[in-house]
Formats: sequence, structure tokens, C-alpha cells
Amino acid sequence: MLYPIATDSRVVIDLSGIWNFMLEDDKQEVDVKQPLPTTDSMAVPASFNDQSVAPEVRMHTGYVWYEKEFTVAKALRGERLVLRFGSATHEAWVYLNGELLVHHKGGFTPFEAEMNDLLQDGTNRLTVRLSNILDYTTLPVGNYTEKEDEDGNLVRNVDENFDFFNYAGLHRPVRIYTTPKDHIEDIVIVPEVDLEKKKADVALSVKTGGEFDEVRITVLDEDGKEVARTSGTETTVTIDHVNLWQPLNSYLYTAKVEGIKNGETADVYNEPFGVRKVEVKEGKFLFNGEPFYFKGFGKHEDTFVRGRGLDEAYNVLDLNLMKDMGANSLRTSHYPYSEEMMRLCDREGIVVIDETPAVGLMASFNFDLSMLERGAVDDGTWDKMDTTEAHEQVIRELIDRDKNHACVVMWSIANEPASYSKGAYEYFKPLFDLARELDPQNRPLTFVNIMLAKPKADLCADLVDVIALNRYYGWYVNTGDLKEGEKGTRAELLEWQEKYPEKPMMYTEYGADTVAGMHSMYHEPFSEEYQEDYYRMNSKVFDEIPNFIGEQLWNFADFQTKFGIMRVQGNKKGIFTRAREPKMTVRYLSERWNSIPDLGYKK
Ligand code: E9O
Repeated sequence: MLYPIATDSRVVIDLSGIWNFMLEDDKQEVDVKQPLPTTDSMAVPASFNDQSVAPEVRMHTGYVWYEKEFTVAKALRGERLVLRFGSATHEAWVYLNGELLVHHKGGFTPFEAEMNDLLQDGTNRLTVRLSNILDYTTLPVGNYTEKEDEDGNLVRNVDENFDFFNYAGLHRPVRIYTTPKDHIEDIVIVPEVDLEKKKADVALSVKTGGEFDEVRITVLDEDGKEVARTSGTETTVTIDHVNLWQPLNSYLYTAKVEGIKNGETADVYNEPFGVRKVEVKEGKFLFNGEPFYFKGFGKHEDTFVRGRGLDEAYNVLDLNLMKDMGANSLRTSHYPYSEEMMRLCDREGIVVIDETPAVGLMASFNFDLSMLERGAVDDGTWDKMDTTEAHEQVIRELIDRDKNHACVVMWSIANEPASYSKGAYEYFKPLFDLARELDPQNRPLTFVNIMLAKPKADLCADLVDVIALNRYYGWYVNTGDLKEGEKGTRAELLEWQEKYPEKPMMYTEYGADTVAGMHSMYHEPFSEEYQEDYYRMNSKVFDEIPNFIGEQLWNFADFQTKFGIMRVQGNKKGIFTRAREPKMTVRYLSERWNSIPDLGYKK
């Protein structure tokens, strides 16, 4: 699916701004033929939760309604008009002038529909019903319950099966874009680079809606100069003296795709792409032929007031803070991030592990955890989860959306599933097969392994190209004892290396909750001193292990979670506060990362 952009043949209308909003009242049916009976304001894009002062809005579980009026200029009405949501969290029913136009389930991927048939002259009314319900069929996974209160009202509750607040709303831009009737529908770009000859063959495949006499493709360099040209819907161009997309040193070409009719350009679309080669070989992650070392973060789309809504200023600041620290990468924990962020990472040279929203795939720990020291268990997770359909759908939608991004170097199929429980392999095998089949660029795959699934207990590491580990020695285990934490870290990493000598491994999480401003002579947990010591301990072990190819800490910044006795205004494992103020350890990590080269650190 192409990102909506304006070109010589396309117009984009942004519906961001103030919408009408209301919570759904179970006792009063909403008549979509009428304007919503509300004048409450809600800004889009943003979560609805933190824009209201009413606890019932912030904590609402169930359905909400959004509405906005708009007009499309007459001059555009002969065009194909597409209504497109960057995302709608988590399920949406979209009505135009009282008629259902499109329905979509899954809160982190875009969807769109042609709207010409329902469009009217003058004012149009766009109404959206959203659900934020999560259960055992959805991703992320939530524990969903319903009960009746004393007054006979239905009370819904989602207990997040994951550690971030269930923000919801119209989180990303809602746009109308136009195309001519005959239009370019999709573009798939697969660069194959010959590193020695410094040239690339770029396979281009163009899907069209309608008829063209010819599809012409021009490849432009960053100065807008033509470097190659071809025509056809399945074709290859060669770029000589190719500029590679490198970590923190990006280079983006543009494929200008034109649909020609009667000698004229009827539709044109510009798709940026980078040329780079990633492969996993002999325990290394090779980036353009050189061993790459991941330095960076797991993070969240999480800011004050906007919640999980798109905030491009925060995105720019976050990447600037990362680059200043010498970081080169991030994981889109724990769901696909906005298309705007992906495009920014392409431009800034930030390497991305692109994660699905498959988080919470685990039954509660209803067994003796020490059993995992001996091997896998059966905790019932894979009987209980009914997420296969949602999982397949989101893998399709994510790869379809992000396939051309140079920044994306690996897909993460899930975060911390119960890979220690019988049935895990059978659940994941077809999903890994699907992702391998769908990705035109054949990127490496991983899933992120939870600390409970050590080499003896894990059933799924055979499926991955890179072993990605979330580990908390010195925090959730050996709390406050970094000497023991160091031993545990070393012992486990050596065990993985021995079991899978060909597979590179990395940390995709490690961290310690830290209250900004709390200091301790005794290096107590939660103090800024402890956080720094914790990172120093981990670094020391990482540097001993040859196949250890990266460190992405948890978390970039403090973030909102559900209420819980382990969370004071959220998770405090940020090395920045939620306001992006540095905690003490930022200095240490900056020094370390600025002294580690992106390529060639571990030969
Ligand atoms: C997922 C992430 O969303 N990983 C969690 C992070 C955390 O801070 C969370 O925010 O809690 C860590 C999971 C650790 C599980 C350790 C179990 C070990 C028990 C012996």
C-alpha cells in the first residue's frame, strides 16, 4: 500500500484537527444517518484518553465515536477519491454520509477505501465508531471481561496482557487522496547490490489499477538527477557507482513511476528507496558486507497528552537524541510505528527492527517457574490463544506497508511469547513461513525471547535468524545484586552461543526502573547510580561474547502503563524521562556507543 503523497497527478487533503467525539452509551443506539449527538472536541491524530479530564474517558473500555465534516472541492470530484486511515486503534467502522464505507480490525496498520460513490456535493459527514477492546483473538492480547454494575449497566474491562497503557483513538493522520481513474496501485522495489562492482540491479514491480499504454520508471539520485530509466510493470534497472544506504549515513534514491496514456503522464508516484544488503552469516549480521553492531533502543509511541498519537516533533527529537548518543537503531516495540516514523528512519539512517503487535501471547504463570530450568512446560498458552488469524493478517499488512523501507532490516514476529510452552513451535512455524514468503527483500526474521525461555526451555529459536533476548539479570532476578547478575548474564549467553554457534544474538531489552533524581551512595535499585552500574555490568559481558551483535536497551523513555504496584506513573526504565530529560546513565552510554563503530566492531 502506497503512502499518500501529493504529485503532479495527486492531491492530499488532511482531515487532522478537531473532531466531534463521544463515548458510546450502551443504552442509546447511535443513528449514523444523523449527526452525532455531541459537541465534545477531540484532536486527531492523538489518543482520546489524555485529552479529557474525565476519568470515564481516560479509562473507557468499549466503543467511542468520532465525527468530522468536510468538503471536497468540485474540481477534484472527477478523480478517484480514497479515504485513508494511518491507523485506527483497535477496530473501526467508518461511515460516510450515514453509509458503512469500510471496516478494519487491527490498531497499527493503515487501511483505505474509495469513497466516490458515497460522496456528496457540499458538506460530507464522516463518522467513525472505534473499539478499544482486546481479547484472546486480537493483537495485542488482552484479558477481556464484562459484568453488570448495581444499576444494570454493562461494564467492560480490558486488562492489558502487556506492559503499556491501552491508548486508543485515531492515532495517525486521516487523509483523503486523489488519483486519476487509471492509477498506480503499488510498487515493489528489490535492490540486489554487487558490493565489489559497486552497482545494483533494482527489480521494480508496479501494480496498476486501470490501463496505461506504458509504465515508465525513472530512478533519480538525491540531487534529483536521473541515474537510470526503464519501462514496464516487471522490470530491472541497473545503477552504476551506486551510493549505498548505510547506518547513520543514508542515501535515498527515488523511483519516479509514471503511467502514460495517449503520450501523457496520467499518474505519477515517487517512491523513495535505499540500496543496501543485509544478511546473517556465521554468527554475524552483515550490513553491506561488514559486521553490523546494533546500538540503541526499544521504545514506545508515547508522549504527554497525545498518548500514542503521531507526534512528529517528538519523533525528530527522539532520533536526534539517539544519534547524539551514538545509537544507530531501534525496535518498533511492540507494534508497527507510524509510516511517518518509518520514512524518517529511512532518511536519518536509523536501522529498524520492525515488530508486529503480537505481544501478550502468554497465559498467566500458573506453574512452578523452576520447572523451566529443566525444559519446556505446558502452561496452556497455545490452547488459550485464538490469535492466528490476527497474526497472519498483521504480518501481511506490515510487510505490505513496509516492504520498500531501507531502514527495515529485520522483522520481529512477536514480543515475549510463551516460547517455553508446548505448542509454541507449531503456532509460530507457519507464521515464520508466511513472513519469509511475503517479504520481497527476504529480510532476516526473529521473535523476541522472554527471560523465562532460556536455551533449555525455548522451543522456537530454530525458526529465527537472529536470537533476540530480553534479559533482566540484576533487575527482575538478582535484584540489586549485580555480581550475581553478571554471572547469570554470562552463563546464559554462553549457553546460547554453544547451542546455536551459527546464530548471532543480541539484546532487545535490558533495563532497570529508575526514578529521575533519586540517588544513592549504596547503589540501590531505582537510583540513577544503580541504572548506570547495571548498564556497565551488561556492557562488560557483551564485549566478551563474539556472536553478540547488538544492544538495544529498555527503554528509550519512561512510558505510561496500566495501574499496578510495580508501576508509579508508568514504567520508569527510560534512560530519558517521558519529557526526554536525560537520566545520569545517558552520559555513560553515550561515551560507550560513540566509541563503538557501527560496522566492524566485532570482526
Ligand atoms: C516487555 C516490556 O514491554 N518486557 C518486560 C518489560 C518490563 O519492563 C516490559 O515493559 O517489565 C520485561 C519482562 C521481564 C520478564 C521477566 C521474568 C523473569 C522472572 C523470573
